[in-house]
Amino acid sequence: MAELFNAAEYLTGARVAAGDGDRIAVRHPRGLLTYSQLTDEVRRVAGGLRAVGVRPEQRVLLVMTDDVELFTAILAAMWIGAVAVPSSTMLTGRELSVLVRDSRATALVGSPEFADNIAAAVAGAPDLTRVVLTGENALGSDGLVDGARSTTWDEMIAEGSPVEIPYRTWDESHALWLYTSGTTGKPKGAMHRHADIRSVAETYGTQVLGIDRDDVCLSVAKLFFAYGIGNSMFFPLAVGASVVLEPSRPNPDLYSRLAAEHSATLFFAVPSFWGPLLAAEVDPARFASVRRGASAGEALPARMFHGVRDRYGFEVLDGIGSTEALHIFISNVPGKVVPGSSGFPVPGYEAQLRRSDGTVIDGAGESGMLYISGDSICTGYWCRTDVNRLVFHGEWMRTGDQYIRGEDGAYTCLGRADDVLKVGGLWVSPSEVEVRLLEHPALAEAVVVGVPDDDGLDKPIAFVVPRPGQAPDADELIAFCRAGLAAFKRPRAVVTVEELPKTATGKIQRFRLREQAAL
Ligand code: 3SK
Repeated sequence: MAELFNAAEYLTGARVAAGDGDRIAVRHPRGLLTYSQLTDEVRRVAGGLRAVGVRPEQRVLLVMTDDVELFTAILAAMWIGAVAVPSSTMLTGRELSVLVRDSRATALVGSPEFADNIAAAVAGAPDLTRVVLTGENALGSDGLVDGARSTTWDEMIAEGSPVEIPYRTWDESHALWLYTSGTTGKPKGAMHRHADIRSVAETYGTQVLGIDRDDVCLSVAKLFFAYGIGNSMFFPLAVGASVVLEPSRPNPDLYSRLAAEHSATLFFAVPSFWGPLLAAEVDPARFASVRRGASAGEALPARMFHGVRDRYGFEVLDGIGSTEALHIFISNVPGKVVPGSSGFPVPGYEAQLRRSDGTVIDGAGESGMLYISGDSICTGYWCRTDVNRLVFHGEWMRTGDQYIRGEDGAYTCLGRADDVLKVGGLWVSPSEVEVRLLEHPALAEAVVVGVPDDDGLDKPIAFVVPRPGQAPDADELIAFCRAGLAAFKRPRAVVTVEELPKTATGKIQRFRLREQAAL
């Protein structure tokens, strides 16, 4: 039986009612917001959204940098019972137009730096009635952009009056849609309920991270990414802690300075940040306040876990999550990290490994497809019955990741099921070869993909990014792999590149490397 519950109220007004009104909730580039100020701001933005015609259950697409406006717009949409749809800021106008049409958003709120893409994306979108920009109105001078009225953020807020009481959503009502396309394919909107937000805060947030009200969170992953919105909104606000918001793109220098400036205690990143951070040899003093790190997106090589612990003095808890599950469902735990593994099922989730015939693997040491169950799994993809039938099976979700469980119960990622290669009739896990390559002192990053040879048979090819000042020799790297792995797993060629193609969320676009290698 559904119960009344509004996640925006749970994260803001309920904190004020619990006595946290004067505590700092948000640290942003222009100052600070207490929980009372944040709640008032959410009420004002909620009034603006209502005034521009947003109604319960309608979608509000948000194309914005991480700042107070995005933060409050997400919460305000949920406050009035609408559905927040934060979008990647790295999409082209054409890619964005797919989201505008697929979500049937009635309003789009954007940061001015994306005005050109937004103008291209909203052309001919029949359901969109308002476009709101947070700066100057850089869109249609007549106040119209392809039929939708365009407004500035300030005008939108001035049009409405604060909505004091949140809409009577159920825990089952949709609160948040997050689009995912994985590393390739048509974007799919994973639909999350208000209950899912409380669920991830009360499982991974409190029981694994151990977040408490004195924590200051800093996340390299942005709010439009499931990993980022948990780190920067759900976990801190659920306990009265604070978050640092930064609109710029992350780099080790900027984020280590932010960590020092705000005395961050929880630092969230992805392997493609930890690697360059270690290579840049950033001053450890900048991380003096950090008590714990978290990593997701891709498996964290053991070398990086040890590097961060030895240089900066904190443990990085690697885990695996998904947009569909809203956050991390298998994670290492403090004091019991198994480096190189994703750890153990988070309380509240169950994991199963299944063989290709669907039978469940009970023992350790046999690899299989990872399935998970847990309360935060989305209700499905919006209007994608075909994929829903493949991915969601009763309470279980097929993750698409190939995993193995050790005797100690820790789960280790072998790569995406689709990435595993058959070379000369034998299975080769690209991540196993990548882990070996990363043990080489000259390398900062390494990715292995299967590329068909003249006979159409897959051969492993490595793409490597050297550490600054290093120029590794391809033959030496292949010999290095031979020395540490079964010979059939060695890359047959090594390509040195300056950087690897990545998605907005830092995942390697393996398909691009396969295309590049095939040329
Ligand atoms: O990629 C992951 O591991 C992840 C973690 C948390 C939330 C979302 C994702 C995709």
